[in-house]
Amino acid sequence: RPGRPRLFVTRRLPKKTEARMTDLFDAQLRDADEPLSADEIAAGMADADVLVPTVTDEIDAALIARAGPRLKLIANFGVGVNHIDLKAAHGAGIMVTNTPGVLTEDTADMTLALILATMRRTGVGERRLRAGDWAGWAPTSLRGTRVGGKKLGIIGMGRIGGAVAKRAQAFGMDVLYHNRHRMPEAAEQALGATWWDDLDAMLAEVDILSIHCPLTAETEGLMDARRLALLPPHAYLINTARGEIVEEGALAAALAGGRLAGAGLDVFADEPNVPQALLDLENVTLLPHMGSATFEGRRAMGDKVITNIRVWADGHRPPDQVLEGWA
Ligand code: 8YV
Repeated sequence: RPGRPRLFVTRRLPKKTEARMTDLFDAQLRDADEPLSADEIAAGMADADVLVPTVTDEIDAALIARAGPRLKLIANFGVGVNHIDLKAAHGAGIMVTNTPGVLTEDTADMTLALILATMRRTGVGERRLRAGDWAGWAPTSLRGTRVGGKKLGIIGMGRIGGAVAKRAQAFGMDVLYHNRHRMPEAAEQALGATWWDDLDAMLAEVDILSIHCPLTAETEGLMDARRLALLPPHAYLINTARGEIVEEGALAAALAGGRLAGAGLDVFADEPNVPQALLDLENVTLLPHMGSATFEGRRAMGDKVITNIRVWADGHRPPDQVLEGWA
């Protein structure tokens, strides 16, 4: 392992992160910030020890096969690693790390923002006001749905799911959750959360469904047309995880057909392309993948990337090594 590793960083990162990277490593940073092509990433990786990618880079097996002989670490800027072929990386002797923990609270905040915005129709109200279409207060206008007392179903009760449950509890919601593993009883009690082994059965019970599992081969298309149809027509779907977990076409059709009340989405299957069928709907809140976008969070993500590289370069196991089957 090199004392002063050579880094190839695919995107512009917060100024402080870039300054620290320049200080500590032989860091090759970007001048511009548009995503790179596979060829450009391959060229950057040719003489690098460490690749620092983000969610906008598709680090698939074909690209990993083009890595230079020095490349031994992919230190991802972000917690989700669905865009990295872990098996191919490990097969090539390349370790992968991510940035868990530091974006939990911000992503949970954004989840609540989406729940509140969608159910209380803040987007509709603001669009009307800005369009000069507000004639004044009226007793019956812009009514939404109360969040207190509603049942929130959470798919994926990890760090972010738990942080959402805590907030939901403060808003007076009941929390149901589906996870491969049940939490210890004390943790369930602290969050007031009820475990549902059977996802399909849980879906029929919820008023709001929020997705917090990683995108894996098992969760891709998890919320397909069949499962969406199990949700009650008055239910809302919230997604701050990954777009591919929900079948977007089926979701848009359910919303347009009145078979779902609304949706709040921060992620999409083919970012930055948002299906027109969703853009056409009033009962949907659409955000451009900004769940972890706080100054504090992004700086902490940068610090975590740096810590992982430093510990690895010192010959130790980095704190956030990602193994296959991690999710
Ligand atoms: C980031 C995220 O914006 O960490 C993740 O998995 O989705 C977001 O926090 C982005 O993915 C960083 O690569």
